[in-house]
Amino acid sequence: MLFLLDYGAGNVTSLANSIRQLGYDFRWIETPADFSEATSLIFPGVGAFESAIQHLARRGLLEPLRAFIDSGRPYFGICIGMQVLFESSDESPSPGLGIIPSPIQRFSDEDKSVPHIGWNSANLFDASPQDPAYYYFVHSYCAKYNPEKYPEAAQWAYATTQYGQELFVSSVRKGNVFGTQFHPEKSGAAGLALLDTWLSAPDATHAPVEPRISRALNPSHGLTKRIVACMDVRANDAGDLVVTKGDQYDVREKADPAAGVAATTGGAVRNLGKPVALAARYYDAGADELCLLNITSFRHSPLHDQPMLAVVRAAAERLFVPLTIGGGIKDTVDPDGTARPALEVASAYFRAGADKVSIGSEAVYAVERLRARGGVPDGTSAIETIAHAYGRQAVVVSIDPRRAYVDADYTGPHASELVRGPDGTAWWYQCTVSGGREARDLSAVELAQGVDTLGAGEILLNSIDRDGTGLGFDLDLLALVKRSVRIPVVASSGAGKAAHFVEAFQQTGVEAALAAGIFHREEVGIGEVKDALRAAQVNVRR
Ligand code: 1PR
Repeated sequence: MLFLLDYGAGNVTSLANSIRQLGYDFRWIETPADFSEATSLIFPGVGAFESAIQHLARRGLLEPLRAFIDSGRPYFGICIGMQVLFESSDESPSPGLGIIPSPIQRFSDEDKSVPHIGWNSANLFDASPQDPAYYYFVHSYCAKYNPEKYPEAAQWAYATTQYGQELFVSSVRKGNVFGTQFHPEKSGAAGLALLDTWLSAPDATHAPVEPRISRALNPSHGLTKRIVACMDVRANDAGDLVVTKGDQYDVREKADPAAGVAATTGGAVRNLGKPVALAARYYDAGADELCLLNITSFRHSPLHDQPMLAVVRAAAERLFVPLTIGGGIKDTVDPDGTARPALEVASAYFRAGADKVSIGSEAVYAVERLRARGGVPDGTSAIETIAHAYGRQAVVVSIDPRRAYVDADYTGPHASELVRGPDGTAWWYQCTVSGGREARDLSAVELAQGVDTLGAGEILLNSIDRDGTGLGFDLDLLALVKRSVRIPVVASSGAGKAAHFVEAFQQTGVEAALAAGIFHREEVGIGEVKDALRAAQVNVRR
């Protein structure tokens, strides 16, 4: 019987869904005694090394796990499930299992953004070395490939992957043990095929194998730029959950009697389709990630009846690429008065199948508090509590800035971040909360740097001025924020044609670009965007 080990932090639902989709049965390890019934085991570790080790130790599962691996039965460790095989991690004072004698170390952020998030190449099983498959990685720590220093550990290395100028072990394989740093359950068809290969013959890993190591650092690394399809979700006037789309955040149809939209009502909430059906369409079209934003937060539901949880659950059942969920990730109170801290809200989404949560308004307040404390984190914000439990790669901050125009001779507090237009206008990028309804005295750069300090793993950078306009991304904004942080930045708002993605990647260095309207209205397809990027020599996943 195949068993899965869930240590209670992170999205393990997606792995369970993908195993079911492939037609296999499994049970969960619940007590130490369950290990004796397992004939094979997958440990889909998601999150932070320290919380994984602590959690296993608290539940008395750490030593039985070691005994299981020592027994020679097939073991497949994913991400943290692979990392726990190593001796130690820079991320944690607790030691790992020490089966592979080398450390897990943090990526250097001197030449690149950390965490390493996205689709990167790894050459496993039947893939040809010239045409490796792309898998989804999301981690800040890795086993660096260093056979001179750690010759014994190098014998475990089955595949390596390059990120920037660093070569790391993306798969281990020896005897009964197999492990991947990437997430096959989030790697679309390639990931499902890999899982199927292991599930159909877990014992086959016992066969001696030729490792597929590429020793030379390639001048360019294999990480691809990501294309993200975003769905803004809210209840329409009839109470149904729909994907909507605003123009500069106004999601109501413009009053237009000629088009049948009554002038008196100001128009209904724009309805562009059902969230799960649209998400499925984008998965099939090759989206690298999907993002669902709950733009009204459904304040009247208790957490466990949140309509968005059902949407995430249904999407995660059949869409095997990363899923970000945003909106309402903050301390809340159920209608019966029960307090639900942000960490609990986020946990509910991770259990439903989300891989990342995106925090909007609450991040602005957290950075305002951080600045009032002189820039010293105190561990209490939603960003910190969620990043501590799930790892910083699970926390996205969504920024909703708007241009604040000032006189050309402005010398105020935001003078150092002023952008000047060709027509002599000058502006800075002002943060807003509550979907753009309220402006705060905080710039997008200050917010980005503040959330980097607090432990966010990625920035989703919107622009209220460009949202829904089709005029192209705000390249000044992207470049400004991108050069002020060391974490990945996702460009958002304004995409109107494939060339806009090319200019965003080539001119600002962002790691991903997101669009909504052009995809919903089928004006431009994801395939067309990727073709244009490929033609412009931008590395993308097929
Ligand atoms: O504040 O933590 O509850 O989060 C609320 C979330 O909802 C934030 O991520 C915020 O950006 C989003 N949001 C709130 N109100 C709106 C609105 O439109 N009225 N949507 C809204 C923001 C922006 C993008 C959009 C891109 C691409 N949507 O996600 O999809 O601009 O659009 P385009 O390609 O059509 O130009 P909290």
